[in-house]
Amino acid sequence: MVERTLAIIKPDAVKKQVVGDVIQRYETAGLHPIAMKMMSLSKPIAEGFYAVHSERPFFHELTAFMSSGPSVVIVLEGENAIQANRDLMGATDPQKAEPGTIRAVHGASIEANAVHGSDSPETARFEIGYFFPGMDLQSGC
Ligand code: IDP
Ligand code: MG
Repeated sequence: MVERTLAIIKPDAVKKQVVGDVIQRYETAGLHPIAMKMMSLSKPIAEGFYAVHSERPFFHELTAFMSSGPSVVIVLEGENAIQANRDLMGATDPQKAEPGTIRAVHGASIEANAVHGSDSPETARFEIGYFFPGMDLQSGC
């Protein structure tokens, strides 16, 4: 099934200048960017995005990190895009991520782990609407 998912190239990966490499990996995996913008998330925007984690002990640190510099926010479209992108990203902790995954290659720590990817159709719908509200996104496939 063709799906859409939200990806974020996080501030650590933008600082490392690996935006091009990460986008290349999406495209090689058949995940087509259909909307994309570079933006610096404010702390409140990062808090709203990660609201599901608001009770977690790392919430303040995480949202401070996510608002520490520019990110690239991308809607990816492709076959089973949500799971395909999770597989491409690897585990949350780069040290536990499969070799060759984006987080294994570019992630620095469990927090500064290079990329975000939606984890379900419900979160994908919420996250795409959060960053691209009211947009009638055209298919790139
Ligand atoms: P995910 O990004 O693999 O879906 P989540 O559990 O949804 O992982 O956590 C969201 C983000 O919060 C992670 O990508 C990472 O940046 C950060 N994070 C997760 N666990 C920890 C932790 O134990 N300490 C610090 N930051 C964490
Ligand atoms: Mg998650």
